Order: sequence, then structure tokens, then C-alpha cells
Amino acid sequence: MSSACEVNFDGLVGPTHNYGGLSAGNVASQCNSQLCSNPRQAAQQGLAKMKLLMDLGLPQGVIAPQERPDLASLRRLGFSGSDAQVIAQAAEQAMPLLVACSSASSMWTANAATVSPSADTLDGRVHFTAANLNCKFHRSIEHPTTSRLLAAMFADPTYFAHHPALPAEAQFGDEGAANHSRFCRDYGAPGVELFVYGRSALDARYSAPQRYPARQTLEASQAVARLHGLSDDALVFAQQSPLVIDQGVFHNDVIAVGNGELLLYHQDAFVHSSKVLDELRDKLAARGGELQAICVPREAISVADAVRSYLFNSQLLSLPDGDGLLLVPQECQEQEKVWRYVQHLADAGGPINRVQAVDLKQSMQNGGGPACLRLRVALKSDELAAVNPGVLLTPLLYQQLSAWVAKHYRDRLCEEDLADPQLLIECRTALDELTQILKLGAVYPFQLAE
Ligand code: SUG
Repeated sequence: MSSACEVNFDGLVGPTHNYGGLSAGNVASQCNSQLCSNPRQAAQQGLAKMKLLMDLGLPQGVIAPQERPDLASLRRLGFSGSDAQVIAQAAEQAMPLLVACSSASSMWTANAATVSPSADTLDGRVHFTAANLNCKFHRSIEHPTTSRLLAAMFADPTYFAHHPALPAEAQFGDEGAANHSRFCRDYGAPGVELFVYGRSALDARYSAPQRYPARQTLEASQAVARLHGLSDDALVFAQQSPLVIDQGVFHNDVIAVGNGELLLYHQDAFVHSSKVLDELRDKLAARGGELQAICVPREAISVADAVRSYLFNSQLLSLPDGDGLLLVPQECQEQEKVWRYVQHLADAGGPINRVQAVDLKQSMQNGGGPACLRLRVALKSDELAAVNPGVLLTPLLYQQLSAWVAKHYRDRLCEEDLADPQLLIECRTALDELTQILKLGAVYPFQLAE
């Protein structure tokens, strides 16, 4: 019996969820730019996924959204006056900046931070490094609030260590857990952490994509591993293929997913696949685990199919009854070839024996599938007991959050609506109430300022 578990902390979609076309290199974000969104439905779809995991008997947590539009960022960019005047000036003079400062992108909590469980770290604490996300302006403004939220959720320094985001330089581009997977025999056992990077900032011998940005650098991954006190025998660094980045694979979790001893990856995911696999296998074996690697060949699923269906952005879940569930986005079901492949996978007698599809269309249209919406934290029982209980999903909390969304969220948001100063008031009113529901204390700029 394991005394440790993995908790998925999902980002609750914020009231300003919209399609701003903000992420070059993220095909869905680019294609759906200017569509009108439905924030209420987006939040409901996210909550339904959280409930599904809870109902499957898995511990589930919630990460609160952020204040948007981000007035502090708009003021830093020179807009001034009352809050309403700041928004009006930005709308008139620089709409793209208002759109960026209004993004609800913190919902994709796989990018919130990198997390190393206590079994892997030198000081035996769970380590968190907030991601600087400095490849995209709209995401680079997330980490100060993310850090305050994580500190309010994982407050006890006996168990939890928090590191601020890496320096805000392209050299240290860090996208958090979306480029990080942990392999282990069980969640409480020492594991091997795989850090995937897109380029090296300092070493010109590494290849790099030509068309789209490589958001994660080797130097950032190495810094996070040092901060977390991970030893060399618990670490593998792997370069993501620049060719797949240029086809829209902007994070490793769009082309590979791991859990426990299992890695499901695309044939074209890494630059040196066999070397990566060998190192992972050997290091995991030294820690008592046996790597099970499933390679999806390009003949079965092309990179374009992977990007379109988001197959690899599924959640791989170990259910309490021992089943291995692949929780895929509904878009996989809609593509015959992909759906046939996952059915075959589940029937093959391997570690994945169940497949279920979830509707996350609102998030998917911005390039955020099931795995993007969650930050995994493996916790031993005493660590779980130290987590702020207000953020752990229960049937009651699910009901409260559903009612909160129904009360505060609009069901339609188009670009021109972002200029409405009332939206900020709605967002602040909602978040003020949410901090009480989730027992977070003052975590938002508007609360801290008062
Ligand atoms: O950073 N989309 C996010 C999607 C993040 C997905 N996360 C993981 N793969 N883990 C991004 O590109 C689009 C927002 C817009 O265009 O309005 C956006 O930010």
C-alpha cells in the first residue's frame, strides 16, 4: 500500500477567458483568434473534469484564476488614471496590450510551476519553482500571483519550499511542468525527473526551431533542477525535436505524457530518442522502477494529427482499482484514426486499459487540453495533510464553485467586451468571494493594495 498519491491541481478558468490569438507557435490559439468565447461554459467544462477525477476516487485540487485585466501590468506600461481610465486608454491606444493583459491563461496550470516531490529532493521537501513564462508577454505576468497562490496552498515550510521564477530573460525561458515528467515505481518512492527543453541559450551546438519559438531552454531546466536539489542520478535532460516545435508542438506535453513507470511518446518527440530512453530506463532501474515506454509511430499518428487531436495532452491516471486510464480530449474521439489507435492501445493488454474522452472545447480552442489544465503534485500523507484543505475538491466545494461560476461568469465575451470597465469589477467581485470559498487569504493585487 502506497502512502503517497498524486494530486492534480486544476486551474479554474477565469471570468475573462477569451480568444486573443496571443500564442504564436500554438496552432489553436492562432486559428481561433477573434472568436467569441463562453467563459461560463469554459469554467463548467473544467469543473466537470475535476469532478470526474474526484468521482474516480482520485484526490483533486483547484488553483484559483487571476485578476484580469491585470491593472498593475497596464500601469507599468504607462496607462494611468482611475482603473476605468486605464482600461479606456489601453482600449483606445493599444488594444493588443489590453487583450494580453486580459487573458485567462493562468488556467493552464501545467505551466504554473515545476514541482519536485520530497522523495527526489536533497532536503526532503516538496519544491516548487514558479515558471517565468517569458516567451509570451500575456503569460509572463502570471508568476507573481501564481507564487502567492502556491504559497497560500502549500504554506507549511516544514514540507514545502517555494522558489521565485527564474530571471525574466529569454535565456532562462521556463514553462514549468509542461516540459517536465516524473517517473517512479510509486509516488512516494524516489523518482527520475525528465526535463525537456527546446533549445540551449548558451551552446550553439544544439539545433533550434526555425519557424516557431522554443519556449524552454536547457539552462532554465538545469537551474530548476539545481534549485530543487535533484541529484544527477535522478535527472534526465532531453531535447525536444525542433522539427516538431515548428509543426506546433510548443510544449513537450503536446507530444509525450508520462506517469509512474509509463511513458507514452511520439516517435518524433525527441532529438535523440533512444539515448533518452536508455538513460531514463537505467536511472529508473537504479531506483527500483521498470520503464514501460510506448512509442507511437508516425505511420499510425502523424505529428499534425497529434497536434490536431491533442492525443498526448491526455492525462495518464492510475486509478485506485489498478486500472490505467487515458483521459483524452474529445477531439481524439472526433478523429477516426486517432480514436481507433487509442481503442487499440486500451485493448492491447498493456498498462493503459481504459480510455475516456472529456469535452474541454473552450480551452482546447486556445491550445489547452486535459494535461495543460493540471499541475501534478505527488504528496506523502503528512504532506497532503499540510495542504490548505480549502483547495481540495469535495462534493460540497464542487457545488459551491459551480454556483459561483453561474453567479459571476458571462456566457459570451468578444474582443470589444474587454474594453468594458465593468468586466474588471465583475472579476474582482468574483475573486474576492472565491478567496473566501477556497480559504486563500489575500492573494490578489487588488486585495493586497487595500
Ligand atoms: O501558452 N494558450 C496557452 C496554452 C497553454 C497550454 N499548456 C500546455 N501545453 N501545457 C499558451 O500558448 C492562448 C491565449 C490566447 O490566444 O488568447 C494561450 O495562451
